[in-house]
Parts: sequence; structure tokens; C-alpha cells
Amino acid sequence: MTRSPQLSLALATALSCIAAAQAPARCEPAALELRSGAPVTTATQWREQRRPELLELFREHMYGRSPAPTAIRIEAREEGEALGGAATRKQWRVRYADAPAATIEVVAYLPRHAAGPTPVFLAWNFDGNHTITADPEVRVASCWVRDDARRGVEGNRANEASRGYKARRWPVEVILQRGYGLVTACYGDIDPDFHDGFENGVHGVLDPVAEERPDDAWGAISAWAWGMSRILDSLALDRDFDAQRVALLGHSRLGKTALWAGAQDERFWIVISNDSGCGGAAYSRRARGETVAVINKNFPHWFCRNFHGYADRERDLPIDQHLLIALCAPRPVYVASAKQDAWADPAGEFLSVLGADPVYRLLCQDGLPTRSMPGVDEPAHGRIGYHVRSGKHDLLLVDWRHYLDFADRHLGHRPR
Ligand code: GTR
Repeated sequence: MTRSPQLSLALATALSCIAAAQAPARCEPAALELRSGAPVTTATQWREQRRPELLELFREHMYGRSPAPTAIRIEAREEGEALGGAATRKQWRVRYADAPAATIEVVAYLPRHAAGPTPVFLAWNFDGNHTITADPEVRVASCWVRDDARRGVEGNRANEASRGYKARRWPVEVILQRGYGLVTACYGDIDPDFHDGFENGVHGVLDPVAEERPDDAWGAISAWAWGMSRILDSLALDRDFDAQRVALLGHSRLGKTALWAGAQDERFWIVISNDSGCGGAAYSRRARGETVAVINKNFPHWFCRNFHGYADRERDLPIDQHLLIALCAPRPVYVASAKQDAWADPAGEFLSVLGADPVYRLLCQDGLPTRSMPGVDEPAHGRIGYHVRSGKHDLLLVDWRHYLDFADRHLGHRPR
């Protein structure tokens, strides 16, 4: 059988896509090219033209437009010694509007004898602050949480029985021993994670009433990202925290959130996406594992309505996820995958960090120190970090150790 040249070309392109992680094709759209087609050759052009253009495109076509920051107020709740004297625990409430529901309950652990303001990791948790540690002083979450029959969590209300049951994802002692603090709050506090027509959570508080919801109105990921910035506002008011060294971290849907929050808010020092997959670090045009069609069908509240129009039309998107990572430049950014997490498409996540690399090279002459996908459990750390861990979709101590090493490496770096 003879093949036409067109067919051979199509076949070659398809094969090169399959092998993308080893020999990547150029990610589309090109990072260093304006929508007009003009090349971006200087850092000033990136900052003044391409970066604002991309932020607008992500807002309009994917995550939706968030409201401007609101002024926050802090209500201290508790402070005490914790973890056998190794830590200071602080709990406070961030109030971001007058409505009674407009609050976020935050807990932080800091090394007890820190010499000055402490750099911290900031992350949403899924199930309530009291689930990250067995510490009995942490308040049981009063916000919406996911049901969990095994823990007797029903009706989306947390209880004492779930205290500490997610502790394996939060190695507080290790983080403190390495000289960092941990700050966390429950994502359900800012926006419950189910499709309710955007009536509860921060949407219910801040969205204009009695108006048709625009197609580019913010979804839940934008809401969670907006909330991360309000927690950062609160850290900036407390001298125990080094607000210029806040490493934002998120796992899975909250990894998507971390990237979007870090892309928009340049005060974040480091941005870390753990197993974030589709709508996070994974290159959408590969359409492996979870696709744009599937994610919008299963989670209609995560993105803006415009994004639903790209189901099975990834190639028509004016953006892709390498550009989201590039929006963190020149700040240190980290993407991690797990070998068995095919749903999140590890090769697609790696492709996106490669696609962001030219922007880092332009802005700081540093980026990802490899062109091919690193071996399992062999992290590659430059201004961009990447690792693929053995095992499943999860956030484990070994991931944290890589993040701590990465943070150490960039201690000298401060955001603008
Ligand atoms: C899955 C979803 C993924 C990922 C994950 C999670 O069901 O398909 O996009 O976000 O949930 O957040 O745990």
C-alpha cells in the first residue's frame, strides 16, 4: 500500500504528538507571540503586552473574571504552643465583606523559635482544618465539607470524628523542622464545591443580584484563587509571616487553583501545582486522560460558561496550559505529576512546563534544566521545577520534600 504525502505527514504528526514528552512539538499558541502575530522579544514586551493579553484570554475563555480585591478584616481566634512545644499555632478568621458568610477560618503553624518573619507554604485543604492534624485545639470546620461516610461526615457538616484523618498529606513537623510555616484553610469556606447555580459562597456574597450571569463570570476555581489572595492579605498584616515568601501549593483541583491564583497575583513567591491535570498544568490540546469536554460535564461550576464551548475543540482555544505556567514567570514555579495518575496526563503536564520555558529564559535566563521528561522520582529543579513521582494521584511526604528543597533553592528570590 502506498501512502499519500499528506497522509504520511498526518501520521508523522500524530506519532510525534504521542511521543510528546520525549520529543515535544512546540506548544500552541506560541508563548512569545502576540495575538497579532508579532513576536515578543523583550521582557518589557512580555510584561506590558503579552502577559496582560494572556490574563485577559484566561479570564474570558476559561476561569472567568473575578471581582476586584475587597478590604479584609482579621479576627484573631486563638494562639498557643503546639506539637510538643515545637510550634506556635495561630487561628484567625479573615472577613472579606460584611455578610455573615463572608469569612475564611485559617490555621497556621510556625516554628516556635523562629528568628523573624517566617516563609510559609499556603494551601487550601479539602475537608476542614481539623483534618490536617490530630492537634485537638484546631477548630472543627463549620463550613461546607465533602461528605465522607467512613468518617460519618453527612449533610456536608464536619465533626470531631474526622480530626486528623488527612494528616498524612500534611507533614507539619517536617515543614517546621526545615524552617517553614504552614498556613491552611478549607476551600469550602470560600465556595462549596458543587453546582448550585453560583448562589452560595463568595459568589453569593459578591456577585451582582438579579442580573443574567455573563458567560465569562467567575467559576469555583477563580473563587478559590481569589480566596488565596485574601489569605495572603491577612498574612501581610502579621509580622510573624514573611509575606514576601509565601509558597502557594495545591493538589489536584486545588493545584489548578494554585496556578490560576499565582498567575494573577504576583505577590506569591513560589507556585506549586501537585497532580493538577486538566485545567491545571496538563496541556489541553493533547486531550489525554481528562479532557475539556469531560471536566466541564462533571464539574460545570469550575470554569466560566465560555469554556464549555471548547468541549472537543481544544485546538480552538486561544490559550493552553503552558501559558498559565508562563504567567508565573519569572517567579519559581513547580509542577509535579504521579506516574500512575494517567487521568491527569503526566506527559501533558511535562509538556506544559517545557512550553513555559522560553518565557523564563527571556525573563531570567533560567527555567527547566532538562528537555526530556525526567525519570521517575528524579526531580529537575531550575527556576521551573518538575518531578514525576512513582505511585498514584496524591500528595505525599516525598512530594513535600522536593517542594522544601525547591523552596530552599529559591530563598534568595523575592517577588517584585
Ligand atoms: C477529579 C477531577 C480532576 C481532579 C480531581 C481532584 O475527579 O476529574 O480534575 O481535580 O478530581 O481534585 O481530586
